[in-house]
Amino acid sequence: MKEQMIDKAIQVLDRNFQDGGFTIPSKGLYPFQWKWDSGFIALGFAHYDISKAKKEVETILDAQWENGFIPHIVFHNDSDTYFPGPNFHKSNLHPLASKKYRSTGMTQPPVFGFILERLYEIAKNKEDMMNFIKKQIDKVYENHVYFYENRDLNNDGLVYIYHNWESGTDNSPLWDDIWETMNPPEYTFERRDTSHVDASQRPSKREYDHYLHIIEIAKEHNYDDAKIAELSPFLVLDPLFNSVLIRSNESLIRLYESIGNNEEKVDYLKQNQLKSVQSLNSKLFHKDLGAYVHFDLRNNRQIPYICSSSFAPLYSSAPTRLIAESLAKTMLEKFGDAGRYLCASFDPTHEKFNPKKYWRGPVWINMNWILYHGLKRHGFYDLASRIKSDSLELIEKNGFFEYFDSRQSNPDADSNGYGGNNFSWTAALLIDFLK
Ligand code: 9WN
Repeated sequence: MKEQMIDKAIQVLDRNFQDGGFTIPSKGLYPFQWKWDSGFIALGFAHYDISKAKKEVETILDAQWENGFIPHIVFHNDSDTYFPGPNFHKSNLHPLASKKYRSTGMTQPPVFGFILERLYEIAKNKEDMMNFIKKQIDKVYENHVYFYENRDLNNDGLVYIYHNWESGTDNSPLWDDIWETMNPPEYTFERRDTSHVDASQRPSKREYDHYLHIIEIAKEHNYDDAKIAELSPFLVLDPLFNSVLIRSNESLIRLYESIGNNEEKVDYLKQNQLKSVQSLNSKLFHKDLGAYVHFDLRNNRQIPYICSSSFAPLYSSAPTRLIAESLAKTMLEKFGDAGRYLCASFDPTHEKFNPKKYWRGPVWINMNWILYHGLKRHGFYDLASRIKSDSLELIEKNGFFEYFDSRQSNPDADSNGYGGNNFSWTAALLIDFLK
């Protein structure tokens, strides 16, 4: 069974790999290269085709802007199956944008520090992989510098996101209260996602109006960071984004130390790391909820909901023993009912939970991968092994879907698999789980 699943996953990845040296997340639905997808995808390739793994990372990092920014989508090719495309985003408005590639003017979680380190662990030829890392690592470092120098508004080591698409958890109920503070125009546009996927499993038209409006504001100011920080109606500290940054810092520090002669960079990362960890715990850990929460900087208030991102700091060194125990307890009590697969993307005990709708409840395999490694790191072996076996069972029973219903007996559908099929990171991370 294991070998069969790996073979199928390899087929998914190989079919999604494109001539330009990058992999689409899912045919039709997502026809370009996405930043954090690309990192997870590289891990899958690394187990059977190291040159594709390297190519994937090299290609996304090649789209870096002169200020260190790495965009969330790189439009290598034209495609009319996705909206909004390059003509909407217009990354060239920013004076330091890549001259080589069209892209968006927003980013996604900074996964590449830990991706480089994991590639090194997987690679059989360590010397060859270290040479590759030496060529790429400064780009990842510059990306972290970009975050700390441009997005750390309070100089406390926590960086903001200015769009829900930057979080990776697009239509989470987390953002509902922010949408209440906005009143965007009713844009006229043609959605493409709902021609690939059942509209009831995707964000609503009104949600899209908000998404587009934030981008229009950023575009009016040529994607200038300072202006965005001043004017964007969406400005959030996200525990997932920040703990991924912290975890990637850790990897960069270890890699630079083993490369040698990079003391300044190591010092810079260590200083910021310390601040990030302290602030993550003091500002984003919510004691009563027993979980990390998001903070709405624009409206100066906590967003007191628990979602899968609330547990992501486990993947980093940030949680103290007490915090880690509290996270594991909350996960088990609220998300871990018998009869439910781990880990729903939103609190299943909350009235806003929706088991079928995108980031409002379904299980996502990339989040499960992060949580699996996080739980293991902090010594919660049973919970870690449950999250891994739940992930594998969901894929084996339903296929390589984008997201899955967490209810083991699902009264509403024959399959627990929703969204795009033959989804790249689902395939890639299954391989990484099984190898
Ligand atoms: C917008 C590609 C991406 C993922 C995100 C996921 C979804 C895009 C969309 O697909 O977002 O970036 O159009 O819905 O939410 O995490 O990277 O797989």
